[in-house]
Amino acid sequence: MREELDEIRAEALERVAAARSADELREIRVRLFGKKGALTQLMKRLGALPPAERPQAGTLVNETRALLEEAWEAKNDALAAEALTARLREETIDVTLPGTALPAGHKHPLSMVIEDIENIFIGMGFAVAEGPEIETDYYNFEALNLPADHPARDMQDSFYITEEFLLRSQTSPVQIRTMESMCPGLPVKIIAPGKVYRNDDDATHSPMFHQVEGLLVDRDVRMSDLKGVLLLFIREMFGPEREIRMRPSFFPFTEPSAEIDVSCMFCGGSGCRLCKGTGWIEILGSGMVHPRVLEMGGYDPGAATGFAFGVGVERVAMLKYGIDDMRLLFDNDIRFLRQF
Ligand code: 2U9
Repeated sequence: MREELDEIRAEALERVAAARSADELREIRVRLFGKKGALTQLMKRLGALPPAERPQAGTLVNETRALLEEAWEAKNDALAAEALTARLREETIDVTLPGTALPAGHKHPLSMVIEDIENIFIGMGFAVAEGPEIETDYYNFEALNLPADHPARDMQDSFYITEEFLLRSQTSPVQIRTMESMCPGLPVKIIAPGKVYRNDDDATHSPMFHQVEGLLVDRDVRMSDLKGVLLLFIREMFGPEREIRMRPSFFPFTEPSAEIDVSCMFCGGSGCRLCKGTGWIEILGSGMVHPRVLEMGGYDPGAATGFAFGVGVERVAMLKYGIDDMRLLFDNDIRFLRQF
């Protein structure tokens, strides 16, 4: 039995050492330790030995079994490590390869115009203020001196959410809120850009559009200050050769009020289809802040005066880029947007 054991061991060690794959190794295991394996068969025959020889033979078989198990495990680990190294080598990612390039987009023309307007007024010392798009009836109308029977307050013209709340129809509530939080501090010198909502929908009106409104409250603010600031704005926006003119108008929140026209940027003022032959294009509303509105913002109309103005961003974008239908700005058609 001893020679037999030596032979099994020698052959097994040789085959384990020569094994090149996990499959090969598994087969060796079955042939040694499996039900019909060489060692298993040998162990079965231990019982047939004379009792005196059994213990020694048993120890010998067990030692051989342990030795072969160990050799097998060592080889199994070595093959696994080899396989892992090979796999890591094969699956290496070259991080120096260039990635898939995504086409770079750019800002929406409305965002570009809003930023242009902001930068022009920041250059004149104005701060940018923002506020909620859902407003109370008080901030949107009452504090701006819009009487209860004003058409803008009609359910048909503004988007009410409840009796008290509505989508703001102008950004003016931002100015009221700013005056409230700053008073009696001077100057209040802000622009309020943002979305506003009105029940209008055609080629030149959208139910959601953008405004920039401005407010300057200080001691001795005059209409000439308003005119100077807006002339500078118009020339920065539409070119240094632009002129403006003021026409009397009416807004509940300003007194006196004036519409501002700009000399036509398409014909230079000689008259064309765009300015309907007049040479002028209406661009801004403006005026001196109504004393009641100053009071509502917490200021004494005897101590401070102010001017205010409002401009539609879509209208500025259409004039600046020659767009003839406002809805193009909201369609998100890439062929349109690519042109800016
Ligand atoms: C306060 C006081 C006064 C803001 C003003 C206008 C004139 C105006 C329109 C321009 C085109 C709205 O987008 S549009 O349709 N705006 O004509 N807005 S004065 O006056 C204010 C605002 C806030 C506290």
